[in-house]
Amino acid sequence: MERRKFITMLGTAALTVPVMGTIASCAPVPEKFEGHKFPELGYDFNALEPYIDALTMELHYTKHHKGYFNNFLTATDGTELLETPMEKIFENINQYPAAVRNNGGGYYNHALFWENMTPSRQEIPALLKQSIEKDFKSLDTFKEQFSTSAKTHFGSGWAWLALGRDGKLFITSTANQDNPLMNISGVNYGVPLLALDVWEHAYYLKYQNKRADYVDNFWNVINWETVNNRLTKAKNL
Ligand code: MN3
Repeated sequence: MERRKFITMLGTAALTVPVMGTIASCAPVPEKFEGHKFPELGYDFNALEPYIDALTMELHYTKHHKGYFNNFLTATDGTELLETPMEKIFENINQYPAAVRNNGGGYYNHALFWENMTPSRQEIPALLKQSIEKDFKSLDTFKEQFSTSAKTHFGSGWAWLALGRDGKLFITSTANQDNPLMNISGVNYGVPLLALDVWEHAYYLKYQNKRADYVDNFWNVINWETVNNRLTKAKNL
C-alpha cells in the first residue's frame, strides 16, 4: 500500500468514535496513554518451571515478543498509530496493513499472556468464579472447554476467554496473532480476559508435538487475580 494512502486511512479511522454505554461495548483503554512500550516480564525466565521451561520463556520473550514489538514500531513509523492505544487500533484493524495486524497482535497478545501467568498458585476470586459458573455451569466445564479450544485449534494461534458485548463470558480461538478485539471477519468480538499461546514456539522445546500436555499444565500457572481484574474493568465500562 502507498504510504500516503495508508496515512489518509489512519486519519479516517481516527474519526470513527465507538458508541459507549453498553456493557463491554469496547475494550478498556489506558486512562493516560504514554506510547507503546515493551513490557517487563513480571518474573524470571525459570519461574514457571516445570510447566514452562526457562529456555522457552527466554526465547519467547526476548526474541519472539520483542520481534513483534520492533516490527510493529517499524510498521507504524511516522503514523498516528504510535500515539494510539492498541485497543483502539484493533477496533479498525481491517483498515491497516497486515504488518500492523500481525505485529500489533503479537505485541499485545504476548503482554496479556505474560501477565495472566504467575509462579504462585492462586485461588480464583469470587467475582470471576461466579461469572464462570454462571456462563459455563462449573469451573471444570470451563476448563474442559477452554482446553479443547486450545488443543484443537488448527495451526498457529491463541485460545481465549473473553467477555462479549452481551455481558457473557465465552471461549474462542483465533489464528496467527489475531485477537477478539479485532474487527475482522471470523473473529468473535470480546474483551480478552485469559490468553493462551498455542503457537509451536510456545511449547515445542519441552513438549514437542504434545500440545495437549502443555495446555493441561497451563492450569498450574494462571494468575487468576489478573483475569479477575480484567473482568472487573471490562464490566465497569
Ligand atoms: Mn508466542
